[in-house]
Amino acid sequence: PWFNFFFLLQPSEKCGVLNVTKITENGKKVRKNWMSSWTVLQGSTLLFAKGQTSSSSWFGGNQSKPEFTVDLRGGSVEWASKEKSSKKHVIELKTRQGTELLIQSEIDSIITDWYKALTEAINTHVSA
Ligand code: I3S
Repeated sequence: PWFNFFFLLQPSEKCGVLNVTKITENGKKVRKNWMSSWTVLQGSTLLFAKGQTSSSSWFGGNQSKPEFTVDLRGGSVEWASKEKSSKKHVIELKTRQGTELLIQSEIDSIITDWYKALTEAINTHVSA
């Protein structure tokens, strides 16, 4: 598939398993659905693949369809308030398109690194 070429040409800046849920889609509130997701940051694009646990499967099979991608340009990240989630270490990511995601890891060093990486990606790729 096309996205395998994308991945082969540009090594990802960061990847790993995170818990993620959408809370808003195109400006509309949606029901939370936390899922463990293989997450890849590449340039201004963040990809989530449901249930992905190993990077090797990205290159082999047809099971590697991204669940969804997020364009970080014009977006923002902040630490989520207690009202947004009862979980610890939650990042709130807002896109210019009006999608809001919560991203979480039980391991605070992991989520801190993602916070830095996402902030950096947003600042680097300010606009189109
Ligand atoms: O913000 P909420 O509605 O308290 O979020 C919780 C619910 O989405 C719950 O699912 P159901 O309402 O479908 O049973 C989830 O299981 C929880 O994880 C959500 O809260 P946290 O605080 O974990 O984000």
